[in-house]
Amino acid sequence: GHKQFIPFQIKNQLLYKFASSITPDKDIIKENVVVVLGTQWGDEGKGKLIDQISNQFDFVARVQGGSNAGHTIKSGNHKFAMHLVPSGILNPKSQCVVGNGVVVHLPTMFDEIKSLEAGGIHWAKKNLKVSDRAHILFDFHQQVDGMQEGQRAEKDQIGTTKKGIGPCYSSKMNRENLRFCDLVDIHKDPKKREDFFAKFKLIAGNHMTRFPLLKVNLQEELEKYMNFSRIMSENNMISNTVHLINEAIDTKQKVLIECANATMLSIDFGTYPFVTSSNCDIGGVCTGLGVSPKCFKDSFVIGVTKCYCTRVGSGPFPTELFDETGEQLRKAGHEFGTTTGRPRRCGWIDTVALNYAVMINRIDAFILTKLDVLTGMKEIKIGYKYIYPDGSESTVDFPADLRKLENVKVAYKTFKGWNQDISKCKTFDSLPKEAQDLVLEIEKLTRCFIKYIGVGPDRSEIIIRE
Ligand code: 2SA
Ligand code: GDP
Ligand code: MG
Repeated sequence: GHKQFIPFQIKNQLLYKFASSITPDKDIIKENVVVVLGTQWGDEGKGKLIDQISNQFDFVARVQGGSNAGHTIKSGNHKFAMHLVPSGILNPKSQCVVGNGVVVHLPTMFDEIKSLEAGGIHWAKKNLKVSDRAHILFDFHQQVDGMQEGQRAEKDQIGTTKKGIGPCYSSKMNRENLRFCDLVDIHKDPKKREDFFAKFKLIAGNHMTRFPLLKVNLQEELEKYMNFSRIMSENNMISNTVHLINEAIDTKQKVLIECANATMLSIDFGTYPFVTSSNCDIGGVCTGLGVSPKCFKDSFVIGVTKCYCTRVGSGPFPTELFDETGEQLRKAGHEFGTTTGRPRRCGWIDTVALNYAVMINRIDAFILTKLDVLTGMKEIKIGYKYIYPDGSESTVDFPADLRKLENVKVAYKTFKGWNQDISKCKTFDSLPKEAQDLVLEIEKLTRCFIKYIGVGPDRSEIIIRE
């Protein structure tokens, strides 16, 4: 049969045992480095948590991905959709860092800054530092993303966000791309401008050869980037973030790391090839920021999970619902892409996939989001076991081979729902008994403490447990 691994000892084993007697406490994060990452297929609610806790941190950093991320923050009547700027930007006291592992589409970043400024965040430029080692994602990368998808057979289409993520990381790995250090001063240094232009011409040319329908207006692009160079230099936005973050860690300043996308979309650990092109797992933190795993001695890894599950784009999703229940989740949870507006596929929470994410990232605690979305459902299910055609089963191991996943049968535990509005609940004990039972069962199945529970989209709608 299938060998089950014994779950490792986690930091919160003890906390878990006392879970029912905890009291809420706002200032709970004592560790210097805190990582927030998605444990499903994205859109778990990372943005909201980061915004909520960022006032406890000196630095908030993005480490991978690009404008494919869509992190929504609701603050009173204002809604911000963050794509490239770290979600900590709403807090005037945190320095926001876009690490070397991020691929940055500057027109998008500046649009975002503009809308932040319009929303009253006048410190957006001043508080933002982009790594001089981060890669520039050009418009042609985005166009090529769409063309590549178009060339794939229907069954092979990934359903990318068409934000150029794959093509830009390909250029990076192909060692042909331009970085922010190449952009510095091209508006005033003719030699640097010439280098930048020559290289741009070469990469754009390579892409136009491969994709004959692609047209790049070289002169227009160069002028655009000269302007970006000027604005970024005037606001001191390009910097040596490797040094900045390491110094912050050495001087015991607090650093919050905002991973984008999610573990199940990770290039290495996700449902390859239906994944994004970066490591949206704990590994991406080291390479995307230039910090050693030794820096994580005083760290805390928060895994974000919805109390159900969604996925945008193609690829396996074992607990997906194709019936009215899935439709009900999509409606109640407003499950439509932040970046592209695409309807998200919906299904039950899957603790097999979660256990795999807990193992890879060594998650210390979960935030379980969107519990309010389940209000009014008659029955709620947790997918907790995969059963394969040969009779073998697993509650913790997620297979690499997608053919294996296609034929998997999921075993569920079924729970009774509740009808009371829970959005104003501030403590675990004030939740309906049925909701408490569901949370405790997810804790039991993942052996991971659920420290936060989201009960609504607003900043204030959260239960914090200690
Ligand atoms: P890409 O564009 O190359 O990274 O796409 C590859 C796969 O990764 C998925 N992906 C996402 N899944 C959920 N949410 C994402 N961000 C946006 C959001 C999505 C949107 O927050 O709502 O607005 O549609 C995201 N980004 C990438 C993607 O669906 C592909 O399956
Ligand atoms: P991210 O990509 O992980 O940051 O998540 P998204 O922002 O793409 O999607 C999460 C959506 O759920 C956003 O619209 C949030 O405002 C919303 N959200 C977050 N937490 C909760 C919650 O506890 N309840 C409800 N109803 N909505 C939530
Ligand atoms: Mg999102």
